[in-house]
Amino acid sequence: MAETKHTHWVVGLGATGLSVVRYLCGLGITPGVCDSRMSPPGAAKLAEEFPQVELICGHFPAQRLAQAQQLIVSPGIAVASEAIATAAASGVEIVGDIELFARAVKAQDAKVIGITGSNGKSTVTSLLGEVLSKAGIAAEIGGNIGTPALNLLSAHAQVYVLELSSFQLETTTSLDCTAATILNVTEDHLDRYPDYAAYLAAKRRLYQQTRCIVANQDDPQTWGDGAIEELRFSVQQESDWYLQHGHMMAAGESIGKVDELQLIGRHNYANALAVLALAQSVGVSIQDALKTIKQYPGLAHRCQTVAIEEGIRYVNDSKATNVGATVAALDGLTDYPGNIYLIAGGDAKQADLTPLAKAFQGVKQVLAFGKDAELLVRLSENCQRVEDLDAAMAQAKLSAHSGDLILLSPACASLDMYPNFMARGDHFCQLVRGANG
Ligand code: UMA
Ligand code: ADP
Repeated sequence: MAETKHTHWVVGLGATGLSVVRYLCGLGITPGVCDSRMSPPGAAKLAEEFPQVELICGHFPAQRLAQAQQLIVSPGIAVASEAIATAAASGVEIVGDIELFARAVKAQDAKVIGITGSNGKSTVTSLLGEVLSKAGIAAEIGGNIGTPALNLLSAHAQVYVLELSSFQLETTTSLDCTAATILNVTEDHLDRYPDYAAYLAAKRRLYQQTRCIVANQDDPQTWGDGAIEELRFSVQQESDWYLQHGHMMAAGESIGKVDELQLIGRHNYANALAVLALAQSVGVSIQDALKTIKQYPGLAHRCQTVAIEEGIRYVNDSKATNVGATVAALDGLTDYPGNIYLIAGGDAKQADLTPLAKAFQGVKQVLAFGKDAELLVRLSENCQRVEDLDAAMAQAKLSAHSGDLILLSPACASLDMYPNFMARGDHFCQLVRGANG
């Protein structure tokens, strides 16, 4: 039988790929689908919902891809990979799901807010979503935070809040954000980029696609080039939105105290200020926004106190999958009165780990496990290698006393030992409970 010549190919069949197939089929386009994995996670759902769609597993059919009109590439696949690059060289359009979303949303009377950065994206995205909903705005949140953007499309939405990864931004050109922010940039995903500059450049593509920039005054990499309206937030100096003596300040006036927030740590105060600025860009008043921000408990697996047992505080920061996040967690604990036992390690994704050496000085002991444990051990004399998370927890518990803190903040991805950071955090919580019967 002759091969069907598909005009559209969906490359990758995870959450994104499935959302793209659903979207295209809704438009009457039947794409081909391919995934380099032998059993991609969306395969069963695809067969059930779209039995007419051809799926190729285990490789990318390079020749067929090069004959298409458009490839919609999932964020987990590098556009530099051979089959994609060959198709691009043959004139095939390469886009991602966010680009399809951007084109679809133009037909609606809805606003889009874009959020990227190395850390804080999910916190800011989910908190902004809450702020908008509580202010009576029909807000949909998604993107890298979990729900693929195309699944959010709804005729009723007034504002879409999108968390955007550097991978998603690489294949996006047409977003028209009302406001967009790069919260901060520190090393991440260097296993996917030729160098740090390429990672930063991918993030900065967002500023070509917005009417207003919300930048971090304390991180010049996040600043715009002056071409469009720009507001800034800061936890270190005066700015449009900033911190001063424990107060959140806007236009030079105190709008509330940070100790009224449930979120803790300076990095979270920065997140709260960013949310205030973004909320104002779609018309939410400072007072309405603050009411919600004060009640927000934070997301699981991000500097979350999960138990205080026999006076020992257990904090799950499993989402700290890069150096910047762990440095932020430890910076936020510099005044902690007891000893801190840090559990870290996993896949460092080829990052430069040296900023951790200074942060480790504030820690009594670092227990390192996982693929790159040895790299952590080399950083500091108080760092010891252990077999796994169980051994790390056992050792930390032996050493800790009432008033101390045991923190899981790995500075590394979990994928060498766990399916994802949630599973790693859940394991930590189980071990906390396990020790207490
Ligand atoms: N993969 C292959 N071959 C393929 C396709 C994928 O080996 O043909 C691998 C990828 O290398 C990756 C994994 O499969 O390791 C998943 O990739 P995917 O593109 O299928 O991912 P999705 O399931 O579509 O999920 C993606 C985002 N994942 C990535 O960018 C890796 C999810 O972010 C996001 O929630 C989802 O789209 C909806 O928008 C996750 C993530 O880890 C949480 N993001 C990174 C991060 O936050 O650091 C960027
Ligand atoms: P992202 O979606 O960008 O990964 P999250 O909100 O999920 O961000 O937080 C990821 C990790 O980064 C957590 O360990 C969290 O404590 C830390 N973090 C959150 N906000 C910031 C920030 N503004 N600066 C540095 N680290 C942060």
